[in-house]
Amino acid sequence: MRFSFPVKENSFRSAAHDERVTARIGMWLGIAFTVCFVTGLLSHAIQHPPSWFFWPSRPVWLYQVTQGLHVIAGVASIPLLVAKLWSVYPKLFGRPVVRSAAHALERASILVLSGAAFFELVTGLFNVAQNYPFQFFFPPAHYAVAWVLAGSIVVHVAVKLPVIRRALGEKVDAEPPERGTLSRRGFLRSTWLASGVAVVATAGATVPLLRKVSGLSWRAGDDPQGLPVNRTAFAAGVHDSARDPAWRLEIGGRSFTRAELEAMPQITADLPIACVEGWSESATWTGVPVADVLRAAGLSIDTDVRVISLERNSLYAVSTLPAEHVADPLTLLALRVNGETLNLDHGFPCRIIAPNRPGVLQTKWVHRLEVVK
Ligand SMILES: Nc1nc2c(c(=O)[nH]1)N[C@H]1C(S)=C(S)[C@@H](COP(=O)(O)O)O[C@H]1N2
Ligand SMILES: [Mo]
Repeated sequence: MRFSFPVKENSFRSAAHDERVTARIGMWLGIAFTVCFVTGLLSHAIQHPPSWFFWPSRPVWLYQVTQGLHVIAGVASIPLLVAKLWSVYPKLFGRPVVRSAAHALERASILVLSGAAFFELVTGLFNVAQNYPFQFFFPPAHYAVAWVLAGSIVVHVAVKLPVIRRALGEKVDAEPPERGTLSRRGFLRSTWLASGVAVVATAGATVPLLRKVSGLSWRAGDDPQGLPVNRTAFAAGVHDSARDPAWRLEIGGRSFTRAELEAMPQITADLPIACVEGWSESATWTGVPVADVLRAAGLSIDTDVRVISLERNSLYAVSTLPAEHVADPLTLLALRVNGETLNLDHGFPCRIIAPNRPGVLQTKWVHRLEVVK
C-alpha cells in the first residue's frame, strides 16, 4: 500500500473497506447485538422483576439457554466489531471533517455507538472471566450502556438505510479483486471464521458437547463435586457458621435441624446451575421441596418467599422466590448433590436449587425462609 500525504479516504483500496463488506458484517453484528440485548433485558427482568413481569419455572433449562446465547452472541460480536471498525476506519480521513449539522450528528452518534459497543464487550468479557478491574459495579453499568448502544444502533441504521440497501443488493464479488489482494469474499470469510473460532473456543462453558474443544472456556474445571464454585464458604465468611451443629433452618417461628430435613420426603432431579456469567452445569440434586417445608411449618405456599443466607453483607446473601417457583415441586432446599452430602463450598447445610433461574439466585448456606406479604 502506498500513501501520499495527507492521507485521503480514497487512498484505501483494500476490499475490506468496500461498503458491501461493511454492510454484511454490520448486519451480522446487528443480529448478534440484538440477541445480546433481548436476552440481557430478560435476565435483568428476572433479577429485578417489575410488577407486570412473569417468569415461569419451566422448562427448567430455559434460562440456561437464554443466558448461554447472551454470552455466545457477545463473544461472536468481538471479531465482528473489530472487522467492522477495520472496514470503515478510512472514513476517519474523510474531509471536510464536518459537512453539515446532520453530518456532525451522524459522526457523533457513531462515536457513541463504537464507544458503547466497546464498553459492553469489554466489561462483559471481564465479567465472564470473573475479573473486575473497574471501579463501578458491573450489572447496572452494563445494563445502562446497553440502552445507549441500542439507541445509537437504531439511529445509525436509520441514517445508513439507503447505503445498507444498496450495498446488500449488490453481489459481493461482482468484479475480481486486484491481483495479490484479499477479495471481499475472502475478507468476509476470514471474519466469519474468526467469529466461529471465538464461539467454539468458549461455548463449552454452557454447551456440554463443546466442552472438549473449548480451550478457552472459563469455569469448566474440576471443582468439588464436578461443579464450579463461584464463592467459597471461606470467601463468604461462613466457614464456621455453616458447620456449626447449632445450625437450624428457621421459618415462621419453626426451626428444623438438617436431620429433620433429611427425614422429610426427598425429591431428586437433574437441574442446571446457570450463572449470569454464561457458564452452566447440570447436576443431580436431592432435597426437600420448599413448598413442603412451608407446609411443615404450617404456612400457605401461595406466596413469595425470601431466602436468607448465613452470609452477611453480600448482594447474594438474599434472594426472593416468586410464588410461581415456590409452588413448583422441583424448587428444592437441596441437601445432596450427585448422591453426596452437599460440599461446604456448594452451600452446606442446605441451598436453594430451583428450575429456570439465574445461578445468582440459587442461594447457598440458607439459614432462614420468610414469607413475603
Ligand atoms: N450465599 C450465596 N449464595 C450464592 C452465591 C454467593 O456468593 N453467596 N453465588 C451465587 C452464584 S453467582 C452462583 S452462579 C451460584 C453458584 O453455585 P456453586 O458455587 O455451588 O456452583 O451460587 C449462587 N449462590
Ligand atoms: Mo453466578
